[in-house]
Amino acid sequence: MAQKAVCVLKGTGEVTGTVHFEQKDGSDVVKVTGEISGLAPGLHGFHVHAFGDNTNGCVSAGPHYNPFNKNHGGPTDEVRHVGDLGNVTAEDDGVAKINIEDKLLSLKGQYSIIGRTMVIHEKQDDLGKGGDEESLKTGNAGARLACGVIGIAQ
Ligand SMILES: [Cu+2]
Ligand SMILES: [Zn+2]
Repeated sequence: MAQKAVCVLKGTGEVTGTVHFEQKDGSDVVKVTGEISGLAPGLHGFHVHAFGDNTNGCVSAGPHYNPFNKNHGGPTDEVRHVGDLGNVTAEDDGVAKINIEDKLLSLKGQYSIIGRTMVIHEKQDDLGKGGDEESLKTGNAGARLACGVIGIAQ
């Protein structure tokens, strides 16, 4: 058995996508797979944000999901937000294929990401290494191109 979740990303522009999440019973790894299209080629920040609220578009999703009050970082860093998944890479056709395994994300329990929002950004996430204050909060990833609330999948 496994817990599964899904997220459909939409924004005000061309960017759309679908992201699937799966966590096997007894495992602390969440597999994140899927595809986002309509992107400029290159790297784009990809995070779980705190709130499942899209009332004012992707802005209402709030900051990165950070239940342990840490600084922003990259997915392999010790110091990171739970929601920090780093970057996804769009190829020349504008499509980013997502294939991530993450040990900090969870689909179960107190720190479950279900009901929160996945966001794809305009710019590259500097993973907290940008040397300014904003880097330690957002990774300077810029505007929110598309987002969607993470829901329970069958
Ligand atoms: Cu973000
Ligand atoms: Zn972050």
